[in-house]
Amino acid sequence: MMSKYVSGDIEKHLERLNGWMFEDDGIQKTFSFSSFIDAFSFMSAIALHAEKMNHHPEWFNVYNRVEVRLSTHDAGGVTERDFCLAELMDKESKRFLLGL
Ligand code: H2B
Repeated sequence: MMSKYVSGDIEKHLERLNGWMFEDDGIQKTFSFSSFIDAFSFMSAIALHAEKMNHHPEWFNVYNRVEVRLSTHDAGGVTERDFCLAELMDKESKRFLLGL
């Protein structure tokens, strides 16, 4: 089992990401897209990665907005698995923001 990062590690690893915050033993971000279809396409793309990684986001979607929280249940906090998935989400979201 992966051990959770402590607060110094979390601050350092947050620098790898764009706009994520540490809160309630998880990392959180709200993504905004230009449409519901873009938001949903983003979620579909991430779902395929998440399933492969066996690491799944907690998320909430309204129209063009997707609120995401990542944590590792077994570890009771944030691990490298959360940062990997967060990086993937940042990368994938850019495709939509650039309209690619
Ligand atoms: N997703 C996330 N975000 N955290 C986990 O700890 C986790 C998961 N654990 N997806 C997996 C599935 C676990 O529930 C199964 C039993 O391996």
